Amino acid sequence: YKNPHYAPGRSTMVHLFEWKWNDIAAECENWLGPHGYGGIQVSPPNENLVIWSKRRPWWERYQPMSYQLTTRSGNEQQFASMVRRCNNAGVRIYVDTVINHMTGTWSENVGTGGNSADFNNFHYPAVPYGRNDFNWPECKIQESDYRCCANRVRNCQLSNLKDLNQGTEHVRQMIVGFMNRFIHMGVAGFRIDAAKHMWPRDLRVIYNRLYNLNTAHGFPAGARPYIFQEVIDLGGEAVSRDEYTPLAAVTDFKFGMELSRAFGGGNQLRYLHNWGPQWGLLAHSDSLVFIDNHDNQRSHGAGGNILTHREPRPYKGAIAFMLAHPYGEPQLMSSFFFHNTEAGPPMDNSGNIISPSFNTDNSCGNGWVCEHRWRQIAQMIQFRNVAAGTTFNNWWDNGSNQIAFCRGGQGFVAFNKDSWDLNATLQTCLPAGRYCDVISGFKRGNCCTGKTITIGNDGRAHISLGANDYDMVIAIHRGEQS
Ligand code: LAG
Ligand code: CA
Repeated sequence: YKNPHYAPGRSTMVHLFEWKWNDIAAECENWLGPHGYGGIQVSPPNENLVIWSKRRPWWERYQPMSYQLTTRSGNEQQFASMVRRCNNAGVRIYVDTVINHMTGTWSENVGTGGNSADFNNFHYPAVPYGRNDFNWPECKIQESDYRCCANRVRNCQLSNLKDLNQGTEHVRQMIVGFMNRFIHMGVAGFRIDAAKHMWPRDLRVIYNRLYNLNTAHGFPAGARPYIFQEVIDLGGEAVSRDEYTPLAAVTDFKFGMELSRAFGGGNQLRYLHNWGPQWGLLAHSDSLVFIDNHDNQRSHGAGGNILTHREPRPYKGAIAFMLAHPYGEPQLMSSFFFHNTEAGPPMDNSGNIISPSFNTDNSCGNGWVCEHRWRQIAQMIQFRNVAAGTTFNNWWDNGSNQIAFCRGGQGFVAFNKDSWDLNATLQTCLPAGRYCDVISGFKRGNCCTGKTITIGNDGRAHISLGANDYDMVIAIHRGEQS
């Protein structure tokens, strides 16, 4: 469950938060496939409660009404067609799976598929679920439970959402059936929402009943789905990430917190020389890593002091470090603009999501940020793919915030967060030649639109990275020589 099964030569997953299935299919063909992306996390595809009383917030999708595949992102047939088109473009799909709970607290009670439920009687006819499928007696998770009481974290309600009992055979069958439909359609894996709130022994039973990935969609025979479990563990809680790593991969929230402190805060970059488990991060093969996610970019979930697209210079620095460094399985966030942390995606007056538009510089319009299209981010995907499987070597730092490292004869990066220019001749691990910096520009014919870096026969190069340069990074690799 720890292998994402990306197509050969690819890496990195992007969360296309609240995108519509038809738009994702086109994005696979037009952008993600050609730029070497490995996969996409999609928003929850199953029917959710429609919450007009809060102007259709993004979080209504975390309130399941049924497992029918009708949402603002599209219907089942559109979902299946997206999976097929993305797999054909070499890009895998991972489903955000909300199986800890069902909706159940609002006066509104109609879902995106037109189904309804009787919350007071725990009756969800479109699944179907009834009273015996939930944890009993009803209790609500209190802030203090996280430090004392693992059983309350697992058996009480998260945000007042009706808490399913994954220990019962009927609930297991409904969840397994729901997830296996996706595998049959050709998805490569799942994000398990709120995994901390479910018992590892129940999750193990569910995972073990999942089909192998569908060979008709290009997966090898016997391949298991990639599963990354959302467990927020910054230390000191009754539930620990170590209870989940024996099952499958786990989201590492320390990763983005520490890189945000380094690139956006006061922690010096030189300390990153031993980045990885020595920083308290998970073992490499257990770890799904990211700078921000849909929750903490708007102070939900773990929240607090995380770099996002709103601070583009340090954010691009942190992402370049994440993608250049071999540690962890990286995920990017692709956002919509918001002023209010509850606001949903760009929509019309009927609540329909408005598709992104695309500008001539490849950026998005209509309210979509599309971090995955930013040159400095998209071109680092190719860096990571070219450097795959190589070692981490030639670390250099100036004793404060200027650092550089190399990737086994394939790529080299340097960063400058100091308030003075970086001007140094550094040892790289690359063969002699002229390389195009993939951060400041791109290669057009035999020319670089950005900086060119020349490596001599001794592998050394003069690196200059001004304190006031537009970006704090330069990155070169074997795939972009001039
Ligand atoms: C998650 N991970 O464990 C998601 O990443 C996170 O986005 C989900 O919360 C949460 N678990 C439940 O799936 C989001 C919002 C909450 C929202 C919840 C349900 O962060 O704010 O709760 O989705 O929509 C909202 C209200 C609550 C209310 C609740 C139930 O904020 O005040 O009690 O709805 O009606
Ligand atoms: Ca639970």
